[in-house]
Amino acid sequence: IELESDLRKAVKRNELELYYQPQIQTGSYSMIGVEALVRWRHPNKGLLSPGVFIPIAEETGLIYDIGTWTLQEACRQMKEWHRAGGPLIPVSVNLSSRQFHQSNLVEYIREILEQTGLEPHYLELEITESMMMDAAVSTEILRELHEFGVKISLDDFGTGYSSLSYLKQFPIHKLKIDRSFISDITKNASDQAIVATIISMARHLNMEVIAEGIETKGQLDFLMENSCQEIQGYYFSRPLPAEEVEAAFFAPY
Ligand code: G
Ligand code: G
Ligand code: MN
Ligand code: NA
Repeated sequence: IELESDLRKAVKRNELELYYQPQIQTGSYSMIGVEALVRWRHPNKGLLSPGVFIPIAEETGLIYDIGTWTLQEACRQMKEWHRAGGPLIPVSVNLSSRQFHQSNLVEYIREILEQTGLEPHYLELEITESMMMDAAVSTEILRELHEFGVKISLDDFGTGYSSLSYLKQFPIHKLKIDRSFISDITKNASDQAIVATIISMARHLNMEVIAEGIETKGQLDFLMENSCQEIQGYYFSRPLPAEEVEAAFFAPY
């Protein structure tokens, strides 16, 4: 309850921050994108992770304001980096279920892109399988976003309730293999089979695929041997404050 009333003030008081986790191409080790992850710098509890406050934000409806702030800030920051001569890479933003089902979502994303000047193909929206499964709404939303040029990734892929037939009906750009399949991948034959199959399926469906939660060289090796070209995880980088991502972009070499 206390956290809830604090959260009501957090946006106005400028207490939210975005961290960015680099996404890496396995062959070249270059950065091919960043995922924006919101943090809350609470006045006396310190830096809180979204796992703590996003569920509260969803329950109370505060997610609309927080989600708007997050999208605006991610697009603004990415455009600023592009203007400053940084790499022309996209930013991924997580959408929560209520945001995704908000009636004016497409219009409102269009406005944010116009305001910030970020080209639509540099914005990637991460949704989960269960969000996509509410077919009545999502078919139309996903089509419109796709036509507009915004990309859609399926987050936590493999853990939700989806039917594979959805993958051919919807304009999904990328599958993000959930980190629960990665943690034991050097030892667990089932995880190996599942991950190799997802990679191969994505390729045959002309989708991109990225593996999340890579923490070790062994996990990276498995993924490279199985032709997974994009990865994200602590092995390369934790989510970083904007200044540190910027330092990596513009580091002298
Ligand atoms: O950073 P951390 O591992 O604590 O993130 C926990 C969860 O919070 C992840 O599932 C992530 O998708 C979600 N999350 C992070 N940033 C955002 C955001 O801006 N909006 C929404 N809806 N979820 C987010
Ligand atoms: O659900 P989603 O994929 O959006 O969750 C992203 C979260 O996963 C980020 O907030 C990030 O902190 C966390 N994360 C990213 N890389 C790793 C990793 O290598 N290991 C673990 N345990 N968590 C990670
Ligand atoms: Mn995500
Ligand atoms: Na995930």
